[in-house]
Amino acid sequence: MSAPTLSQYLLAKQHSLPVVTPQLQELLMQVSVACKAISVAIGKGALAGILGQAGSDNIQGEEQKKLDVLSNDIVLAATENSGCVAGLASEEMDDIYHLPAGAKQGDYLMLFDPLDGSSNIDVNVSVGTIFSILHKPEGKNSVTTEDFFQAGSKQVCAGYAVYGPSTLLVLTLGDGVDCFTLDRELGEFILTQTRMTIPVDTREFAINTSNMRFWEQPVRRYVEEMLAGQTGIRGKDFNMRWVASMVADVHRILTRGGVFMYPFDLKDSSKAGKLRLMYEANPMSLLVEQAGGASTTGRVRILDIQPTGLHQRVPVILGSKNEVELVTGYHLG
Ligand code: AHM
Ligand code: MG
Repeated sequence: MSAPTLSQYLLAKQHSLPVVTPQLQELLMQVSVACKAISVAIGKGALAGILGQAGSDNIQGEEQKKLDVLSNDIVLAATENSGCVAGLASEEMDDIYHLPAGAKQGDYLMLFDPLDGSSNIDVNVSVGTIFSILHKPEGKNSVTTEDFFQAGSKQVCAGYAVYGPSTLLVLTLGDGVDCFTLDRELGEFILTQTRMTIPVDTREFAINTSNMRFWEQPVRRYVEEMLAGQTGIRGKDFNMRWVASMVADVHRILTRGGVFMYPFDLKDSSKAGKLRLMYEANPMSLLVEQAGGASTTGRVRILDIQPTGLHQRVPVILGSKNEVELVTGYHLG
């Protein structure tokens, strides 16, 4: 039998995993439709006049690209009338998004980063969409911002699409991590890899070393020890990769291992890190843990953090388990 499509896969999972309700299935299908539409838009690029700045900033004061705004609109349009969500929140929107009047409320809340790594879009490097799905608290009619403040360990499902040479959808339903490749002729995501597993050891790390002078001592020590290579305390040479698209860096780690760090730095001490807990750190941490890796701030497990703000930032250290434990030990020791 040929490999299943995403919809066949979800149908089969409905029988083996109780979390896979018909509504969750439908929501994931709608998310996949949105990812296909974003993939098409990105593929057209300059031909469709969609590269460059939108002329607006998001709540974090970051300049929005036209494709940030377009991708956000595509995800909203695909999900708001699906009958599967009760509310949505996005890195690109100041506040939570309430469904249009008359839209049927569903059982889930979804948070998303519509176009992660968008600084790469104008130079034709991989970008992605990240999503995190939570249960709507029971017995609530209208959703509030606080309803989204659930620890990452409560996520029902998380995933990302990466728009690279192929468009991929990587998904966890809390039972391992599976990967689908978009067949552009069929217009379907086809299951191409099951049980993605991160090796516990690695010789590859990813960090933006231009921030080195702002790092805390434990991260500086850890990176310096790797840079010292074979003759240093680690006794082996390491290789470095930094795409500046978290989706692409995390996808590499899910594929062949590695450690990814966007640590706390003192560049702007009012910010606890660069990456956002709800749209980036939580979904990626669930995927990484489900693939046998680890994810911490350096001090605490990311999935245990109780969120206090929709756009809250956290330091992120994730990937191959032994490396994450080593650098976490440097913070705690
Ligand atoms: P974005 O969501 O606004 O694109 O920002 C997040 C991105 C991550 O994908 C990536 O790891 C990081 O920012 C790169 O930051 P830097 O440019 O500081 O290296
Ligand atoms: Mg992002």
